[in-house]
Amino acid sequence: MTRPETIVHDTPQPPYPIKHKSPIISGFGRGSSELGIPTANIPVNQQLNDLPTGIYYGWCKIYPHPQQLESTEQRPDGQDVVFNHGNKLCKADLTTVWPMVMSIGWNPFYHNKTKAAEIHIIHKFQQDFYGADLQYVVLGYIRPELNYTTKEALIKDIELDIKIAENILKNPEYAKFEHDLE
Ligand code: ADP
Ligand code: RBF
Ligand code: MG
Repeated sequence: MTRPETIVHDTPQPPYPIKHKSPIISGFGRGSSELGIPTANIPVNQQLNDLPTGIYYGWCKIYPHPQQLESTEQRPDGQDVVFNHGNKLCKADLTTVWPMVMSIGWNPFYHNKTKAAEIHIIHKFQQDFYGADLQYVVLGYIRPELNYTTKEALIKDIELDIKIAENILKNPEYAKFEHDLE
């Protein structure tokens, strides 16, 4: 399938806005290492599961857990994942409401066996924040999940998703939802 054009409405249409707060869990670790595009994985709750699989955009905010001690989890491939619960982030990282793109689905390029929901925050952080809570508001749909013949083609499409999301979120009718997370 070729990439369909994104339909943009003047304001978010039902079922959006969809707002939740979830803990950041670990995935396969491919986002940063293979694509250079880290994604904070979150549980697929009922409302996300009811959406068509595909790529979405919205806003999000990170909430640390200052009381929680650091712990380590092992991925199936033996790689260690340190859960610092967001306690290493600086104040600005935690007070800013960030633009995001979200992928919900099976990652056809990687043939995943379970459905994942992953949020790429459009900002470069200095460290990971596994185990922090992520509050997010989904405002619209960009495109379906696609398969690709090369990793580079997938990266190029994600970069286009990011540009589209940034553009839509500048519209005051979408920008105002930023304040829903403050
Ligand atoms: P995983 O498969 O475990 O989700 P990733 O390679 O996708 O691994 O990396 C995700 C982790 O990277 C997130 O859980 C988060 O702690 C961290 N991270 C750093 N920068 C970002 C960002 N801009 N957006 C989302 N997560 C980020
Ligand atoms: N994976 C796919 O297999 N096909 C896609 O079309 C696709 N689009 C994505 C778009 C965005 C904005 C993001 C953040 C991820 C996308 N992914 C897609 C998921 C990607 O394969 C996944 O993030 C990595 O495998 C790391 O988990
Ligand atoms: Mg991820």
